[in-house]
Amino acid sequence: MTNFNPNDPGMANGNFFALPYSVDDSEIILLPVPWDATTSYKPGTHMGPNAIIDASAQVDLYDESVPNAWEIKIGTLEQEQSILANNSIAREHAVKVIDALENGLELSTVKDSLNIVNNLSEELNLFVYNTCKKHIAEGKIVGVVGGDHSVPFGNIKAISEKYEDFGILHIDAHADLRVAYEGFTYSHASILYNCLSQIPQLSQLTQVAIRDFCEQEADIINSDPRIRSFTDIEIKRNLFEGKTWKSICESILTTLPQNIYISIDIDGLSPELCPNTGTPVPGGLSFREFDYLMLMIANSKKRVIGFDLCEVSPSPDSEWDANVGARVLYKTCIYTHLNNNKVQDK
Ligand SMILES: [Mn+2]
Repeated sequence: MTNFNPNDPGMANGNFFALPYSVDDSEIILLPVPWDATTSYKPGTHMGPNAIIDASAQVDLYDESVPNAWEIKIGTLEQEQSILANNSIAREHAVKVIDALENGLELSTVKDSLNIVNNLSEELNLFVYNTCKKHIAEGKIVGVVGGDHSVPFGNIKAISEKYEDFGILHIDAHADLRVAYEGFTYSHASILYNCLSQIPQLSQLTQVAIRDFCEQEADIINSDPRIRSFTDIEIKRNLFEGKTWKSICESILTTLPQNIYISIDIDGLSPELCPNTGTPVPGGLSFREFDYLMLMIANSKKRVIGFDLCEVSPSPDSEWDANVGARVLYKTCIYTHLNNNKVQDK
């Protein structure tokens, strides 16, 4: 610690951003969850946490908006090796299920594989829940780093037990409101459906940059009064017709209650920022639009209570996806700190 100089290049130490802080000393704790069992298109996000850790050593800790950002105590939990082992087993069985569906077979023909995936997913959720709950009880903010978008369920469940009422700001290309997509109860494509149906304290889901969803999901969006989707089309139309991004961010913020959990699927950003993610879709937020929205939340009177970043998928040929992922994660951490400090001051 005494040797740490934020102006030097980061020395890889296994922690996000090569920061020197222990988990015990930290205010924000990052939990890497290398899990992508139910990925439907391109697997690889189970390598996301390590790739982000590697790339994050290059992120400059200085920030124009947050004074002394390097002093913010961000701790890294160790990656649990059993998750990787269970992920390979679950993935193998998930592929059997997906293949059967693609060949027009009924789910009943792959019942055993489906059960294995669903049971291992429940086990994963329980691990994430217990881990997050322990640190939340110590007054810390927990950020989950996936992995596919199924992994934050346990964090959201754990934080819901601390607050009577909270909302989720969900940045994503997809609505993730599928009901047990491909038979997988805890599919990456079902995360927000599961939160809305299993977490009663969740009073508001505000989605941003959504641009790829099915009719069943559109019906849920239109019929559930808890949901407000700022689709990519709506956002861009407003921008093209002269509205400012600031005013759109204000509208987004207005929909959210006092306590906000932020769930970020990297594919909510433009695909040139995440070309290797599982299911890239044209359109989406620029990095700067994302940054501005997050800073506006940080500076608001509302409180950020937890977050996740999912679906960052590294490529063997390029560090780009992980580089962007690391910067998205850093901004989310330091703005959460800025926000919590301001809210506490009031
Ligand atoms: Mn998603």
